[in-house]
Amino acid sequence: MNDSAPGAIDLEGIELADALALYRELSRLRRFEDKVYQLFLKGELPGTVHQYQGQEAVAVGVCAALAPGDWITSTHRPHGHAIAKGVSMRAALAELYGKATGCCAGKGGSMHLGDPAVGMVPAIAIVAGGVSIVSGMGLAFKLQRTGQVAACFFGEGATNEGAFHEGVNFAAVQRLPIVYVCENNLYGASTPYHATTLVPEVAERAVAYGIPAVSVDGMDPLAVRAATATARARAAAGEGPTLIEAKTYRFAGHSRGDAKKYRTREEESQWKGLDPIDRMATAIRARDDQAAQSLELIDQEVAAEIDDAVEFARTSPDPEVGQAFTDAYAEPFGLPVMVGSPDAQART
Ligand SMILES: Cc1ncc(C[n+]2csc(CCOP(=O)(O)OP(=O)(O)O)c2C)c(N)n1
Repeated sequence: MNDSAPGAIDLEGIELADALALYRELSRLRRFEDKVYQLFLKGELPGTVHQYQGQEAVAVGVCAALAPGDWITSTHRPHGHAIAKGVSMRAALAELYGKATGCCAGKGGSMHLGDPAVGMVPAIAIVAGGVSIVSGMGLAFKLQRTGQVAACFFGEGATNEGAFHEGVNFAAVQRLPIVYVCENNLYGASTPYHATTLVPEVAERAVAYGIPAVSVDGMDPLAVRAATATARARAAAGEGPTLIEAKTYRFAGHSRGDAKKYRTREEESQWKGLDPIDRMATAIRARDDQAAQSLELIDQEVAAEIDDAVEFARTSPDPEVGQAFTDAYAEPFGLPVMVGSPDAQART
């Protein structure tokens, strides 16, 4: 953390209802993840999970500035993005359980969470994979003149991948309607960002592609939302992409079994002092002394939503074995058929 560490969240000019709505979203993401952690430890969820606690202000701020028809791409850490973009907790949790009622019919699991119905491509767990995919999405929006914008989430680790450089350069020169959102949480797994590059700030990288960039407090949903609104307006006006660097921190380990030896407890507690949910609640209480009740009610409603999602996921059916190849392959259109697919088997 540097000297310009941010202080209180400023609600100047923000309606109370708006602030409460943001608080609700932050709380939904946090409590969902906390529940996922418990369920994972109980052995109820297959596979692994990469958790989002601490970074909620980024997904919430970005998605609050997007239009309903806009799209997002996500990463191996997609739970918060999915919920903020509108995947229901029921569909998200059922997916983590591998159930037929999940948003990918139980075939994606944690690292491929998403739903085209809400404008989210099922998440791409290859680091910087989304940066390639979003170029095609942006190009389609531009050529079809749909007015839609795509926001692409990725970690700072992705900015050292070749796909990042190719993707951003292509989008820049084509002036594609894309908002790049780098969630700089300081570490790619156990490796500190500064050990991987001589460029101190992710935002500085935008110079190489001739696009604007802004570095924001990623622990403040209002700061993230404002930066996204500006970038979205620019993209929708045909002026091309913007890079937003949201400085944030993941409170959890990278994934399961992370002893977090690469960072200090002091650093963790400094960042926990910037917890976006606590900061938002503090700002709301300072604004309106009756607000404590509203916050409590929101917390209760969110807890009930999660209980309902757990019950739904646990009691949902497993996918039918016969569905294994459904949705797995595109129609061939004369292209080579994937080895092992029903089409390939039918032809042998
Ligand atoms: C191309 C590629 N290389 C390595 C991995 C293994 N891997 C998964 S997540 C991760 C760290 C990614 O760090 P960052 O992009 O900063 O995202 P964060 O985990 O901090 O959200 C790595 C190396 C991968 N999924 N894809």
